[in-house]
Amino acid sequence: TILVTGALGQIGSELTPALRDRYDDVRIVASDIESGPDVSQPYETVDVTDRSQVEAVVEKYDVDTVFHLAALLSAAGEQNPDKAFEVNIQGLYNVLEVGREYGLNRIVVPSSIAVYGPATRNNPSERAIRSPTTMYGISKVLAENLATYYYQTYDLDVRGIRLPGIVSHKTRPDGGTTDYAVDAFYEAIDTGEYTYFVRKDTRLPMVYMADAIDAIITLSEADKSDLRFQCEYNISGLSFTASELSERIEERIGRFNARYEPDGRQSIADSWPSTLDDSAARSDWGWSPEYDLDRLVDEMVRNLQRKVK
Ligand code: VAH
Repeated sequence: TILVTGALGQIGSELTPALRDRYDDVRIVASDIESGPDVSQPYETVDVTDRSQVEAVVEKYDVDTVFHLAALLSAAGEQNPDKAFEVNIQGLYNVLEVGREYGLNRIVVPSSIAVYGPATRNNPSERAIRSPTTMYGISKVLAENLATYYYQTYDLDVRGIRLPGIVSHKTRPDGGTTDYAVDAFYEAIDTGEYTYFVRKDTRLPMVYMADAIDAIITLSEADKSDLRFQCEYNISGLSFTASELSERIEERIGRFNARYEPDGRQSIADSWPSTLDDSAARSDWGWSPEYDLDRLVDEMVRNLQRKVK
């Protein structure tokens, strides 16, 4: 049985159905801190900061694999560092400890480009300096180090990807620094205008959700002997500036009035590299994105025009 924590979040809400489609003979238990949607599929309310709740769900369903997505994102974490520590660090530690105690097969935990900071130049590889400037980024450096430690010390198979900003249309991200790349589409289609919270020249690595889901599942299935890292693989589908995004959206939907009013999130965006070296993921487990900016814009506009009407 596979357990997904944070299953109602931006990634979890798409990874859970993707896992159910792929493994029709495996039970997938979705969980999150809120009480679940009334769906026919197994759902449990789990607060990962309470280890007994994690133990209870692992025992109840005889879980052997966990996709641990429960976390506060970068901007939310800076607004509430206490909660970011509790969920991102204590919550992860609980999942790793339960993984060790119950001898789980695999734990998949997303890391983030937020592990990088001002000390890192553009196009960093996995071995570039990690100098995070956010509680979120710090929690992801610890996640990466704990994953390697649990693998080396307890032979617990913990894997993960340093995800860039994710663009998706099913569940809006909450409290991320890269949320502008999603919000711009919703607002453009809904009102024809959007005020970005970053400068127009802000360039960050991004990935379309479909590529991110494929990457997470492909890495989770990869042969352990092919992997040189546990939780540190960089991937980047593409990289664009806020103004490049606005130009493509305008080309696609006609009128789009974009304004740029940087707020506190600008300093987080500025601390991250604009591009990533993801050659290790490409060579070790076949990472190969399908979505470039044109295809991403087409997909987002097409899906949101259906949704927003
Ligand atoms: C965030 N979307 O903005 C997440 C991600 C690299 C960005 O970690 O915090």
